[in-house]
Amino acid sequence: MLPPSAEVEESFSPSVARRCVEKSELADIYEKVVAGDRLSREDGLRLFQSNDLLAIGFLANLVRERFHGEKTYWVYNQHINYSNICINGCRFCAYSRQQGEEGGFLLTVDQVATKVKERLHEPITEIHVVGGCHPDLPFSYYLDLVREIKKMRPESVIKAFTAVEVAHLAHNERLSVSEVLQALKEAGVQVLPGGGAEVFSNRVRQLLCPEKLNSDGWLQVAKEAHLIGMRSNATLLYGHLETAAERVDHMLALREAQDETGGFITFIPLAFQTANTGLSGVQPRTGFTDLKTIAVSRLLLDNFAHIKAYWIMLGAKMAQIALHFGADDLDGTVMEERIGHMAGAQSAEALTPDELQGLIRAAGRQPVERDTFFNPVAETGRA
Ligand code: V47
Ligand code: SF4
Repeated sequence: MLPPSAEVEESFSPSVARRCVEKSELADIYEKVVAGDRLSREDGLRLFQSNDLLAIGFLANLVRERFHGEKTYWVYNQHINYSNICINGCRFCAYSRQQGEEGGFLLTVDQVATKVKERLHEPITEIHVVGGCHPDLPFSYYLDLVREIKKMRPESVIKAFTAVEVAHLAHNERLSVSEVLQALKEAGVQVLPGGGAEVFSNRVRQLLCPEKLNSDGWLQVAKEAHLIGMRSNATLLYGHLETAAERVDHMLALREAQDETGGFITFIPLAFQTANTGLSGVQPRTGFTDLKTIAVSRLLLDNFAHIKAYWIMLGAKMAQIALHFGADDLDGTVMEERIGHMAGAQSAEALTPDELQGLIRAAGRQPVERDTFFNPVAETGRA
């Protein structure tokens, strides 16, 4: 027999969830979360080891709601991939090609300008630009690209070039990282996207991307960007060969860097897509891994204001659920996405503002359109 509806409601209410967590194996972590104490490496490991997913979600949601209440952010953005030609050949990447290989592309500055021009009628507030580590594209190309976008979209924020691309440019041009950053800033880049961090573990990097900028180098570029007033995001690529301990250590390295500079805007756990990569045989991620990774990042990264559930990699439905497991942001409309989709992402390539807001409302949250810095965008009539 079904229980009476009042009992059903009681069995799902937050107060019942709290009582369950208080009695669970995570009770001491609950005490710390309530007190606002910083969680330790050991706490992070225990959270990943636990399969009490609802307790983990409850804890992460406490922090998420302490930061943001019901507010859930989205951005009207446009992604532009200027090239997929890359010298690094990371094993997890289905997007890149060696120079001369079939499927490689490089857009001219004019072709990028056309992509921006085609959508000038839309109220886009962020242009996200990334490519690969091209062997010989001159620095002037990057600067012209940014200046051209800025000319056409002076009011939008340009979030462009990962720490890996920046270090690669510095190396190719025999410039210092800070000279490259300063020139990009003067051309119009305000924020570096969070890509290229992958997993900071040397073991994993050796297996998956030995050619790529190492973890110290990645952190150093981010910190130097912060030092000159740029902001940046940070990612973790999870769901391949990394261990839970390596995920925790990655998050703690970011927490330490954020303590130093305060320049990171948001943390983005990127769910690994396996197709067409050198890792097609790895066990596919589970829903538990997705939700635990979001939740543990919310709990460990107490100095990051935002945790992004990037719907392109997670799928819109999992991203929506993540809004109750620590995430407060869905990223944006995107429109054209290659990195995840060339690796088999099943999500759409675009969501309209109405669709994004519908997902947020259906999760019982309050949609807020934001810019790259999470300033609310003035009421546009879309909300
Ligand atoms: O650095 C590569 C990752 C990143 C795969 O800053 C893969 O707001 C999943 O960083 N499966 C680029 N991920 C994307 C990125 C990003 C995306 C959206 C927003 C922001 C932001 C940053 O994509 C790469 C790499 O870590 N990646 N291959 C793959 N098969
Ligand atoms: Fe190149 Fe980035 Fe792909 Fe690695 S992940 S191969 S650096 S485009």
